Amino acid sequence: MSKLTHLEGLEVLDSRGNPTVQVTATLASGARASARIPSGASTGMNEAVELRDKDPKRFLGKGVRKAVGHVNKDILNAVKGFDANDQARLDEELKSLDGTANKGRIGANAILGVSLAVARAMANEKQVPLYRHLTDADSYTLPVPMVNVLNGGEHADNNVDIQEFMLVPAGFKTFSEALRAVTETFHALKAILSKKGYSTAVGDEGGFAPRLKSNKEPMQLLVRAIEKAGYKPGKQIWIAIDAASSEFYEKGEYVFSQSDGSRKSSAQMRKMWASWAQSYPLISVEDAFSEEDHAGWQKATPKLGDKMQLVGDDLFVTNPAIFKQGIAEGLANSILIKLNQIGTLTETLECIEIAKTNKYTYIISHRSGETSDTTIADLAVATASGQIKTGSTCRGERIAKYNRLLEIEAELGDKAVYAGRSAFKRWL
Ligand code: 2PG
Ligand code: MG
Repeated sequence: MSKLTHLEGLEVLDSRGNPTVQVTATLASGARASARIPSGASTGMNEAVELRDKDPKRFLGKGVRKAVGHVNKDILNAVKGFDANDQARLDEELKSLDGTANKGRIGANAILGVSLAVARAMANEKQVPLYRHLTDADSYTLPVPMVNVLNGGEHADNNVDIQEFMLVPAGFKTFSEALRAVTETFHALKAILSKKGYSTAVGDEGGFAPRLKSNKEPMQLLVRAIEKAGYKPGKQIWIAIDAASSEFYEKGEYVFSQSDGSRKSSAQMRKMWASWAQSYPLISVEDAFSEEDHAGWQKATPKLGDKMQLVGDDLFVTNPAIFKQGIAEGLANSILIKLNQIGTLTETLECIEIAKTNKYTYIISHRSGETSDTTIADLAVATASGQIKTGSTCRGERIAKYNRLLEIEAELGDKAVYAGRSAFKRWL
């Protein structure tokens, strides 16, 4: 048995300059490891609670000293001596120690910090990489990155309502070739924006955040950038969107207030996505409808679902019960997986199993507030997700994940296959 002997929480900073939780776990063998927790800006209503101090004198109320205190006291007392190799039992104990449905008492940030730090420490004890600790497989899949090169919505101060426009390099043989192609496209996009006199300052996830003429202009710009970089749109690189539309859903309508103030019904939104998919190589739309608009999702899934991946993020919040309910209602055909939406590694893996059983694709994802923690890169490989969403090829906290995947690719050599088009086989 690999005994957990110590936990140490620390208040550190994330990529937006907000405090977040770091946890270091130590095992009896002396093995130790840390995890740092990300934080969202466009959060779903039913996400697990990120505990913040609400003390206006520190970090505008965003301090996490309470969560850190819980790690150092209550959690340590409850799980000291636990077997670090029994992740399910540890996570169950963390859940019941909290005792609420949304982890609001101890904080999902404190709980996930412990859950991940222990998994990482256990990998160190076994002297294997994290992805290897999480699976017994002996062949691996490297994910197609969804690279967010143009930011809007809650992640930028511009006039674009749609939150993310991403490049999807599915038409390459290896991860590193695919990453090079989107990185070159990112630079081509910068040149195009500069030439037009647009700003090339970046948003929270490292994508450009210019003021544009319309919500559709990014689609044209991305296609042009792909071509300028020397690649083929719709053959090598596709486009994915995260509309994050719960953020602009008001009283049953989608209100484009950052751009032209226009309003769309659910049916009009559906038509818009269908027409964009006709005009552009659009392969995936996340939160195409609001988390509150189940009727909209229900109608759109059969109509759009054979043309594009329809990803539920705010809709499912990586919550096994909510996800199962959504599947029963016929909503979406894919789920975005974010560890901190649910708060333990075990429940996250449970969601992935549900996705597999029900033939939903699953995408491992970062948050808009990140750190240099690279857990999600290993998780994507361990779970053979085939897709990872971790921002632009710009900003250190995003690059950390890509560099980790490059390391894994190099380490695995022939044992790893790039998912490529097969990740989207239903739609390509
Ligand atoms: C999303 C994420 C990550 P946030 O909506 O998918 O891109 O943003 O972390 O702000 O919820
Ligand atoms: Mg999202």
